[in-house]
Amino acid sequence: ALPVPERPALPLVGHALTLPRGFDGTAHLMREVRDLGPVYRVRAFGGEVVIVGGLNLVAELADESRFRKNVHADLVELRQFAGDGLFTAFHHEANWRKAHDILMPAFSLGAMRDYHATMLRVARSLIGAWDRAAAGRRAVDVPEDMTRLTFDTIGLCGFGHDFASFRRDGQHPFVGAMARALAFAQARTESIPGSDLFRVRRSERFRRDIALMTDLVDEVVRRRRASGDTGTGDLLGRMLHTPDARTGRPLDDVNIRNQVITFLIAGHETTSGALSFALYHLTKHPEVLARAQAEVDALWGDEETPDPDHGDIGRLSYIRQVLNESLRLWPTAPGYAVEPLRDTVIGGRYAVREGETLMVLTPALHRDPAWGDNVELFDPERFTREQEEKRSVHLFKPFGSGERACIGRQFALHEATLLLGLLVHRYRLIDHADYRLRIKQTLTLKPEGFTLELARRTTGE
Ligand code: MNH
Repeated sequence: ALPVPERPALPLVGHALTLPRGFDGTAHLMREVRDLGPVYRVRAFGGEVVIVGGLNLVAELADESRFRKNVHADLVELRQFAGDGLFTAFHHEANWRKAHDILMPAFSLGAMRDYHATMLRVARSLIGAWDRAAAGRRAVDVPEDMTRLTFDTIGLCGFGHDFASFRRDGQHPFVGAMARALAFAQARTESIPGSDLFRVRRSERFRRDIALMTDLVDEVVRRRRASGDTGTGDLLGRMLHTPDARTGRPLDDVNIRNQVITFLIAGHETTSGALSFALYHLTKHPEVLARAQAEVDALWGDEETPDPDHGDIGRLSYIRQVLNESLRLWPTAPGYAVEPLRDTVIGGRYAVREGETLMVLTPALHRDPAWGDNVELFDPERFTREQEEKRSVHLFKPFGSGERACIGRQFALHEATLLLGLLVHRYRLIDHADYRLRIKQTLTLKPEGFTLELARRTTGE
């Protein structure tokens, strides 16, 4: 077997000098997939990662008898506040299986029925804010408002807690603390080991941000306990009161705290970005927007305040295609990593070691030549049922793969389809600033500085 290809690397810094930070780093890696081929090794800051960006290798890495999730350096940093929560748990940690089994039923397609009314209520808070902006001819900041929506939705659906983000000028303090903590954790993995000793102030801030998040979560849990409510109708109730089939015990308190923090973060960042990119593409593709509007008009006519029911979400198939195509071009969680269970050979020729990080770079996979000639083109037709049946399931992995794939997928898709449907039904999207896409990457991707003006389609403006 051959070693995995790589560019010449310098001692100590490896490829770090050519690897920009943030989204530019991801863009750089995407170009390397084109130039070096679908598998290559990157060394930086004392660590190394094998980048994988092609269909055949991704299909091979999906074999769970040979590979499992890898908790790579970035995720290890997040364990400082997400601990053994589902997303950052090592696959062999007993709490991963336990929490997965307890929580899975809360994320089935059928479970979405229970969240629908709450999701609709939060969508209507956003619409209230957007109606006022439309009437005042004020632009809205799309990623900011999508974050308000997704954060309030997970707070209410998951934990019965109202963050009331649409009644605040800025974001809820948890969102700021989380964003800073993610950035800090990221910066640590992108620096020479040990150098963070000199950033005492920022470490102090990091500690305070973590305390803000944990205190808030502990308070939500304390209040639920004090209420005497032993229902299992939401995530928190399930975690507190469902015994695990194997051990007969519910999750322990520390793990519950880690799960709540995990869900508050994982449950809103990525969906917010996905909604923002979808609105960006709808704004830039009037013919797609028109079709999306035709779909919702056929369902809801020109009702002033449509009252979509749970079953309507499955009928919005074109809106779902728009979301999928947005997630193809910019999967908002731009990768996931696996590790070999033992030393092995991938692609029939490259030697990889037990436990090393093999990072699937999803935006590169989603541009594999198997997608056709024009991979940069936004085209929801790629996601008709017919097209989907024709292609390998391994070509589209916005939610990761296998047992450790996203548990919140149905939740995200229900929430996002509902909101996009309501928005295109109600508004014309006005690209008042002739927005040029600029992507910001923290842990996830978002279109930065994307603002829209709105006008009501029927009544009002
Ligand atoms: Mn989500 C894991 C993407 C929405 C909760 N999510 C993952 C992974 C990807 C992902 C990719 C796999 C990561 C890895 O292998 O290291 N998630 C998304 C995207 C969206 C999304 C693109 C929205 C769009 N996720 C959500 C929502 C929730 C959620 C909404 C919660 C309500 N996600 C999780 C959790 C995990 C996860 C929890 C970890 C699951 C596990 O490992 O057991």
